[in-house]
Amino acid sequence: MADTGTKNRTETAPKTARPPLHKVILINDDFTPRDFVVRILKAEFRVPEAHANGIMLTAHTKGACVVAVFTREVAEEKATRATEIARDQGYPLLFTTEPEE
Ligand code: TYC
Repeated sequence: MADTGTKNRTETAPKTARPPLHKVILINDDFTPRDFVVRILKAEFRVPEAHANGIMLTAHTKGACVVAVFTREVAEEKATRATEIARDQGYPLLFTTEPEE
């Protein structure tokens, strides 16, 4: 029988590497209205109302809050886009990204 090279394999298939995830972080400031922050979280990150309120309040009281995690490219895109929308409205609201440990 033809040698298919499939017998006696001791190596297991390598695990599919998953891309490292990056956090999108909402930064507090003294000027952006709370309801605007909640609206951006809902519109740009598809966060439900109650969760959006919680994220906003955590950033408001602690200085920052993780919004969600994505691949690096998506995290950076979303953070940039949300920050730009706030700028267009005249607010200093800032979203940053950092790699997840
Ligand atoms: N601190 C803002 C205020 O009192 C509200 C706010 C919350 C702004 C969270 C940014 O990431 C933020 N109007």
